[in-house]
Amino acid sequence: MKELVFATNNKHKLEEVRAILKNRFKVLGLSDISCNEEIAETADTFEGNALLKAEYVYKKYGFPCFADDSGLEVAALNGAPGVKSARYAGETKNSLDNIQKLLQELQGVQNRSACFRTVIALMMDDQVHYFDGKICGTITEKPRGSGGFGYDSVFVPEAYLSTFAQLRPEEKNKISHRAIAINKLICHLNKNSE
Ligand code: ITT
Repeated sequence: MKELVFATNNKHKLEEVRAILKNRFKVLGLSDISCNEEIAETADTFEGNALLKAEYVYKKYGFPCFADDSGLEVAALNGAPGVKSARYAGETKNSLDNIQKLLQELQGVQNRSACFRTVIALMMDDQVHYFDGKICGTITEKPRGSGGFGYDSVFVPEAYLSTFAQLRPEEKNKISHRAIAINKLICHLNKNSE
Protein backbone atom coordinates (compact mmCIF):
# COMPACT_ATOMS: atom_id res chain seq x y z
CA MET A 1 0.00 0.00 0.00
CA LYS A 2 1.30 3.45 -0.92
CA GLU A 3 2.63 5.48 2.04
CA LEU A 4 1.85 9.16 2.47
CA VAL A 5 2.72 11.46 5.34
CA PHE A 6 -0.04 13.69 6.69
CA ALA A 7 1.81 16.69 8.19
CA THR A 8 -0.37 17.48 11.18
CA ASN A 9 0.06 17.66 14.93
CA ASN A 10 -3.70 17.49 15.39
CA LYS A 11 -4.50 13.88 16.33
CA HIS A 12 -8.22 14.34 15.58
CA LYS A 13 -7.44 15.37 11.99
CA LEU A 14 -5.12 12.36 11.63
CA GLU A 15 -7.84 10.01 12.90
CA GLU A 16 -10.43 11.50 10.53
CA VAL A 17 -8.15 11.28 7.52
CA ARG A 18 -7.06 7.72 8.34
CA ALA A 19 -10.74 6.73 8.60
CA ILE A 20 -11.52 8.32 5.21
CA LEU A 21 -8.43 6.87 3.45
CA LYS A 22 -8.60 3.42 5.04
CA ASN A 23 -7.75 0.50 2.72
CA ARG A 24 -6.46 2.93 0.09
CA PHE A 25 -3.29 4.53 1.45
CA LYS A 26 -1.16 4.04 4.54
CA VAL A 27 -1.18 7.42 6.25
CA LEU A 28 1.86 8.14 8.40
CA GLY A 29 1.73 10.83 11.07
CA LEU A 30 4.61 13.15 11.94
CA SER A 31 5.58 10.98 14.92
CA ASP A 32 5.92 7.95 12.59
CA ILE A 33 8.75 9.75 10.75
CA SER A 34 10.19 11.18 14.01
CA CYS A 35 9.34 14.75 13.06
CA ASN A 36 8.72 16.39 16.42
CA GLU A 37 9.08 20.02 15.53
CA GLU A 38 6.18 22.50 15.39
CA ILE A 39 5.97 23.85 11.82
CA ALA A 40 5.32 27.60 11.89
CA GLU A 41 2.11 28.68 10.13
CA THR A 42 3.05 32.19 9.10
CA ALA A 43 1.01 32.58 5.90
CA ASP A 44 -2.27 34.47 5.82
CA THR A 45 -4.18 32.03 3.62
CA PHE A 46 -5.21 28.38 4.00
CA GLU A 47 -3.29 27.56 0.80
CA GLY A 48 -0.12 29.25 2.07
CA ASN A 49 -0.14 27.48 5.43
CA ALA A 50 -0.98 24.07 3.95
CA LEU A 51 1.96 24.45 1.56
CA LEU A 52 4.34 25.52 4.37
CA LYS A 53 3.56 22.33 6.31
CA ALA A 54 3.67 19.92 3.35
CA GLU A 55 6.80 21.45 1.84
CA TYR A 56 8.68 21.43 5.15
CA VAL A 57 8.23 17.68 5.56
CA TYR A 58 8.78 16.87 1.88
CA LYS A 59 12.07 18.80 1.75
CA LYS A 60 13.44 17.75 5.13
CA TYR A 61 12.28 14.11 5.28
CA GLY A 62 11.84 13.21 1.60
CA PHE A 63 8.40 11.60 1.93
CA PRO A 64 5.43 12.36 -0.34
CA CYS A 65 3.37 14.47 1.98
CA PHE A 66 0.14 16.39 2.30
CA ALA A 67 -1.04 18.91 4.88
CA ASP A 68 -4.36 20.55 5.49
CA ASP A 69 -5.00 24.04 6.74
CA SER A 70 -8.54 24.57 7.80
CA GLY A 71 -10.83 26.77 9.78
CA LEU A 72 -14.22 28.27 10.40
CA GLU A 73 -15.37 31.37 8.50
CA VAL A 74 -18.25 33.22 10.16
CA ALA A 75 -20.21 35.61 7.93
CA ALA A 76 -21.14 38.11 10.65
CA LEU A 77 -17.48 38.30 11.70
CA ASN A 78 -16.27 39.03 8.14
CA GLY A 79 -14.80 35.55 7.78
CA ALA A 80 -13.09 35.36 11.20
CA PRO A 81 -11.67 33.30 12.83
CA GLY A 82 -10.59 31.89 9.40
CA VAL A 83 -6.87 31.06 9.21
CA LYS A 84 -6.61 31.99 12.88
CA SER A 85 -9.17 29.37 13.98
CA ALA A 86 -6.75 27.26 16.04
CA ARG A 87 -5.40 30.31 17.92
CA TYR A 88 -8.56 32.48 18.03
CA ALA A 89 -8.44 32.88 21.83
CA GLY A 90 -4.66 32.66 22.16
CA GLU A 91 -1.50 30.68 21.47
CA THR A 92 -2.53 27.74 23.68
CA LYS A 93 -4.89 26.54 20.89
CA ASN A 94 -7.57 25.73 23.46
CA SER A 95 -10.84 24.71 21.79
CA LEU A 96 -13.07 25.54 24.76
CA ASP A 97 -11.61 29.05 24.96
CA ASN A 98 -11.99 29.46 21.19
CA ILE A 99 -15.65 28.43 21.37
CA GLN A 100 -16.32 30.73 24.30
CA LYS A 101 -14.81 33.68 22.43
CA LEU A 102 -16.80 32.85 19.29
CA LEU A 103 -20.12 32.63 21.18
CA GLN A 104 -19.36 35.91 22.95
CA GLU A 105 -18.64 37.66 19.64
CA LEU A 106 -21.95 36.33 18.29
CA GLN A 107 -24.04 37.22 21.33
CA GLY A 108 -27.27 38.84 20.10
CA VAL A 109 -26.23 38.44 16.45
CA GLN A 110 -29.03 37.11 14.21
CA ASN A 111 -26.95 36.03 11.22
CA ARG A 112 -25.26 32.83 12.42
CA SER A 113 -24.12 31.56 9.01
CA ALA A 114 -20.67 30.00 8.89
CA CYS A 115 -18.61 27.64 6.73
CA PHE A 116 -15.79 25.26 7.50
CA ARG A 117 -13.07 25.31 4.84
CA THR A 118 -10.09 23.04 4.23
CA VAL A 119 -7.27 23.37 1.74
CA ILE A 120 -4.95 20.41 1.27
CA ALA A 121 -1.52 20.85 -0.28
CA LEU A 122 0.06 17.67 -1.66
CA MET A 123 3.83 17.64 -2.30
CA MET A 124 4.91 14.77 -4.46
CA ASP A 125 7.47 14.34 -7.29
CA ASP A 126 8.58 17.97 -6.77
CA GLN A 127 5.11 19.26 -7.58
CA VAL A 128 2.39 20.80 -5.47
CA HIS A 129 -1.33 20.18 -5.94
CA TYR A 130 -4.19 21.77 -3.99
CA PHE A 131 -7.59 20.29 -3.07
CA ASP A 132 -10.31 22.21 -1.25
CA GLY A 133 -13.48 21.44 0.63
CA LYS A 134 -16.20 23.55 2.17
CA ILE A 135 -19.37 22.94 4.18
CA CYS A 136 -21.75 25.66 5.29
CA GLY A 137 -24.17 25.76 8.19
CA THR A 138 -24.96 27.77 11.31
CA ILE A 139 -23.43 28.48 14.72
CA THR A 140 -25.54 27.41 17.71
CA GLU A 141 -26.21 29.55 20.79
CA LYS A 142 -24.59 26.92 23.05
CA PRO A 143 -22.24 23.93 22.55
CA ARG A 144 -24.00 20.57 21.94
CA GLY A 145 -22.44 17.10 21.78
CA SER A 146 -19.14 15.56 22.81
CA GLY A 147 -17.69 14.08 19.61
CA GLY A 148 -15.26 15.61 17.15
CA PHE A 149 -12.91 18.48 17.99
CA GLY A 150 -12.37 22.21 17.59
CA TYR A 151 -15.62 24.06 16.84
CA ASP A 152 -17.65 20.88 16.14
CA SER A 153 -19.97 21.35 19.13
CA VAL A 154 -21.24 24.74 17.88
CA PHE A 155 -21.57 23.98 14.14
CA VAL A 156 -24.77 22.60 12.59
CA PRO A 157 -24.27 21.66 8.92
CA GLU A 158 -26.94 22.77 6.43
CA ALA A 159 -29.94 20.37 6.23
CA TYR A 160 -29.07 18.84 9.64
CA LEU A 161 -30.39 19.47 13.15
CA SER A 162 -27.37 18.07 15.01
CA THR A 163 -24.00 19.68 15.52
CA PHE A 164 -20.90 17.98 14.07
CA ALA A 165 -20.13 16.90 17.65
CA GLN A 166 -23.50 15.11 17.89
CA LEU A 167 -23.11 13.23 14.59
CA ARG A 168 -21.38 9.86 14.48
CA PRO A 169 -17.78 10.19 13.19
CA GLU A 170 -18.72 8.17 10.06
CA GLU A 171 -21.44 10.68 9.33
CA LYS A 172 -19.22 13.75 9.79
CA ASN A 173 -16.58 12.05 7.65
CA LYS A 174 -19.06 11.67 4.78
CA ILE A 175 -19.98 15.35 4.53
CA SER A 176 -17.25 17.44 6.13
CA HIS A 177 -15.03 20.02 4.44
CA ARG A 178 -12.09 17.68 5.09
CA ALA A 179 -13.89 14.68 3.54
CA ILE A 180 -14.67 16.71 0.40
CA ALA A 181 -11.02 17.77 0.02
CA ILE A 182 -9.69 14.28 0.80
CA ASN A 183 -11.99 12.75 -1.83
CA LYS A 184 -10.50 15.13 -4.42
CA LEU A 185 -7.02 14.05 -3.24
CA ILE A 186 -8.01 10.38 -3.64
CA CYS A 187 -9.23 11.00 -7.22
CA HIS A 188 -5.94 12.72 -8.05
CA LEU A 189 -3.83 9.93 -6.53
CA ASN A 190 -5.87 7.24 -8.29
CA LYS A 191 -5.53 9.03 -11.64
CA ASN A 192 -1.81 9.42 -11.20
CA SER A 193 -1.06 5.88 -10.10
CA GLU A 194 -2.87 4.15 -12.98
P1 ITT B 1 -2.05 21.19 12.29
O1 ITT B 1 -1.71 22.58 11.84
O2 ITT B 1 -0.94 20.53 13.03
O3 ITT B 1 -2.63 20.35 11.18
P2 ITT B 1 -4.12 22.56 13.82
O4 ITT B 1 -5.17 22.12 14.78
O5 ITT B 1 -3.22 23.70 14.21
O6 ITT B 1 -3.24 21.28 13.38
P3 ITT B 1 -5.07 24.21 11.64
O7 ITT B 1 -3.93 25.14 11.73
O8 ITT B 1 -5.52 23.76 10.28
O9 ITT B 1 -4.83 22.87 12.46
O10 ITT B 1 -6.27 24.87 12.44
C1 ITT B 1 -7.51 24.46 12.21
C2 ITT B 1 -8.40 24.80 13.38
O11 ITT B 1 -9.70 25.00 12.82
C3 ITT B 1 -8.51 23.61 14.33
O12 ITT B 1 -7.58 23.68 15.39
C4 ITT B 1 -9.96 23.73 14.79
O13 ITT B 1 -10.06 24.68 15.81
C5 ITT B 1 -10.65 24.28 13.55
N1 ITT B 1 -11.16 23.16 12.71
C6 ITT B 1 -10.65 22.71 11.54
N2 ITT B 1 -11.33 21.65 11.09
C7 ITT B 1 -12.28 21.41 12.01
C8 ITT B 1 -13.29 20.44 12.13
O14 ITT B 1 -13.44 19.47 11.23
N3 ITT B 1 -14.08 20.50 13.19
C9 ITT B 1 -13.94 21.46 14.12
N4 ITT B 1 -13.00 22.40 14.10
C10 ITT B 1 -12.17 22.39 13.05
